[in-house]
Amino acid sequence: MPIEKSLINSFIKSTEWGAYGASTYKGKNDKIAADKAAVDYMRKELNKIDMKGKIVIGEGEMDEAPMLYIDENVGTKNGEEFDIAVDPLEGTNFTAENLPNALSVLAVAKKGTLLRAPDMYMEKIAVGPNLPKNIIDLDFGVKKNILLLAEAKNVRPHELTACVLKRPRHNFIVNALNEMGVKIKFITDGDVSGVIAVGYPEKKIDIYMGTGGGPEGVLAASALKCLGCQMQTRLSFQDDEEKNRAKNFGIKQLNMKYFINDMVKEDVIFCATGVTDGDFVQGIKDLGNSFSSETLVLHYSSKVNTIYKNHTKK
Ligand code: VTB
Repeated sequence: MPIEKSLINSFIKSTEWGAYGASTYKGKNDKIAADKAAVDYMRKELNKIDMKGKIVIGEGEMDEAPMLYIDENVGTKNGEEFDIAVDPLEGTNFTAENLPNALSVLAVAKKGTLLRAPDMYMEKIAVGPNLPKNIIDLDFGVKKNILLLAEAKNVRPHELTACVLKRPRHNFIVNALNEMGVKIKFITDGDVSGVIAVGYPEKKIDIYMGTGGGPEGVLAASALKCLGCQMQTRLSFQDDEEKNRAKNFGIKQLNMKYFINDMVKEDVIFCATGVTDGDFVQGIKDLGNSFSSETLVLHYSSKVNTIYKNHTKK
């Protein structure tokens, strides 16, 4: 059963207000305050929506995150049951330093259809639409994935561009890409938009590779599902405590490789509003009594794929 299209506007409002909240701390060097403002505003909007919503990916577990914690109920309690994944401020550093690409993000799906990814690292690999099925695999390694992708696109490896989060843990990826002459677009944070870029040919990102946050992985998978892309992920545990935490989260097979349909089983709505100007959307502009916003909106079943520009009265 698809999610009713008429609900999209309510979810857009949640990320618009989340982004507005964060934007009030743009360039103020206080990422905690920016994150809190995004959470507070987003939560207020979510609670106005006629639904029985449950946060399945949020700011953390109840004792460590006062609001939008995992398993928190949101909405008026009248209406359908939904799983909601939120990242009220993806790019806290970007906001604190007034740098591009901070977003307020959420994904909504019917109850029980989104992967509850614990807040730990996740390996990710993603490519765009219109490619042979299962063309990439985390276990192939960098070089084989690049060769297969180049072959499918009928280009040479040095004509491809890979997006990589700049971290020492990715040196082995960067070295392999350098050896093959693949161009690299480094990002310093924000792998939700890094991954989603593979879905938009004009962004000229052929592949995303690297390890980032698990919650961000499910959010990106929600967008890529709507864009007909391919992605594979696997949780990356740092110690036994994380393995136990994952088991308590209901993850049965710890080394499972997830495809998009394992992470997002059915219909999904994805909204990402710009906090600062970015690759996909412009940031919030405070106009005194109102603010303008831009939101990337995707809905799998109705094929909505648009940038929604809005003016909201404060
Ligand atoms: C990742 C990435 C996020 O933070 O979680 C990253 O998914 C954290 O990685 O988009 P490090 O621990 O190496 O900093 C973001 O970039 C921003 O939340």
